[in-house]
Amino acid sequence: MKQSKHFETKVIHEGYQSENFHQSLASPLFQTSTFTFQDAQQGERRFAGEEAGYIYSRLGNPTVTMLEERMASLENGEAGLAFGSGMAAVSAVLIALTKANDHILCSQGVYGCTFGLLEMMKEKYNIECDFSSMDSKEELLSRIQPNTKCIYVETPINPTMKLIDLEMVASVAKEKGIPVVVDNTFCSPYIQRPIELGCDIVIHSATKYIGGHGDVIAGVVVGRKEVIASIKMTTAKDIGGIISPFDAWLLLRGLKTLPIRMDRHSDNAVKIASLLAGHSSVQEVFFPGDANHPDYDIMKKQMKKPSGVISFTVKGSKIDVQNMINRLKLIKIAVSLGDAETLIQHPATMTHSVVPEDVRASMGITEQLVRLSVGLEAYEDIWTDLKQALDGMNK
Ligand code: LCS
Repeated sequence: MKQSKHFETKVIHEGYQSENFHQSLASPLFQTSTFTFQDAQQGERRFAGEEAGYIYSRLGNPTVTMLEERMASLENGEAGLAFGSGMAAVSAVLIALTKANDHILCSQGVYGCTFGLLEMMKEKYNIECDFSSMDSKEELLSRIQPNTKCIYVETPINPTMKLIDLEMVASVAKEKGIPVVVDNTFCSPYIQRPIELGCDIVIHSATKYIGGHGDVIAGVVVGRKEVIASIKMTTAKDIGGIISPFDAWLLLRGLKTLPIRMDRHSDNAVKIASLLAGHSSVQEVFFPGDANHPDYDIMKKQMKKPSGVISFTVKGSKIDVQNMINRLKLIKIAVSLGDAETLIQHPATMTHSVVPEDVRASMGITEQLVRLSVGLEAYEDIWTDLKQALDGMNK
């Protein structure tokens, strides 16, 4: 396409040239496992890398390439690589960057299965992982070891909504020559672009805002060409957690509305966060769009606006919290986030139940904490439902 710098145009056009595909308006779906060669010599040339072209869909597929190019452009990176889940993306990156006895420095708080993966890497390969608040240069420097091969950051952190100053982390890491990997799932590239802030690799659970419609499990990685090529030729190719062409097609479709969806998620979340803060059954609201949030200045600096996830604590026991959740009618009880439907979940017993209780406590995940992924419905309806469920706590 004619190159555009505008995000809202790139989400629709980038990575797809209709003139190459019979002028089809929608990007075509190459639902094929393999590609035929004209003759044996062509097969030989393709395997030797002497001739460009597709070979087999685990190694590349045109629909998947369109998604990878679009995501790379949206994150302002050089190249992208799509996976069959966010966890396939996270594991492909972490395994590609490390070998036995290395060290990973991780934000104090990550998605439960990322924590589980780090534990597994420690058990199997003696890859130690330290968790850092990353709240100052000094703290970060004090945690870096000679064998630190990767700084891994979630921001906002799932589910506590703490933020990490990506420019600060990137500047320290650059001095030390350590790559910074950022899980950008909670923001999408519309709201935050870590590569522009000096970070090296961006990961998405594309299951969330990228897809946006609750019908795909997928992951995407974006970074420099040589880094992506090395992940592609090692952990992506040989472990093989690749995306299906159909899921890539659904993500290309979902991406077209990313900016307008994110605007609506964000506007709704701002309103719901402030209403929650005023409810007598709510103890504390964790939402970086709130000027009282301790990381509000970081939000202003590195995010276009707050995204659509809010966490909050309610006054009561675990069973009171579960009963409050059970009273909801419109809002669905489900893990995942970033969908059109508003979703609520209880991190201590759901997404972060694999994290040992003491570690959960150090991350700020109590039994009173609930996470709300604010959807695209009328905020008045979301609030009416939340309010009746919260009002019921005093009865
Ligand atoms: N990174 C983050 C920040 C996530 O929240 C998740 C999934 C993943 C990676 C893994 O992505 P997946 O393999 O599921 O595509 N987070 C979930 C959550 O909070 N609720 O359900 C899944």
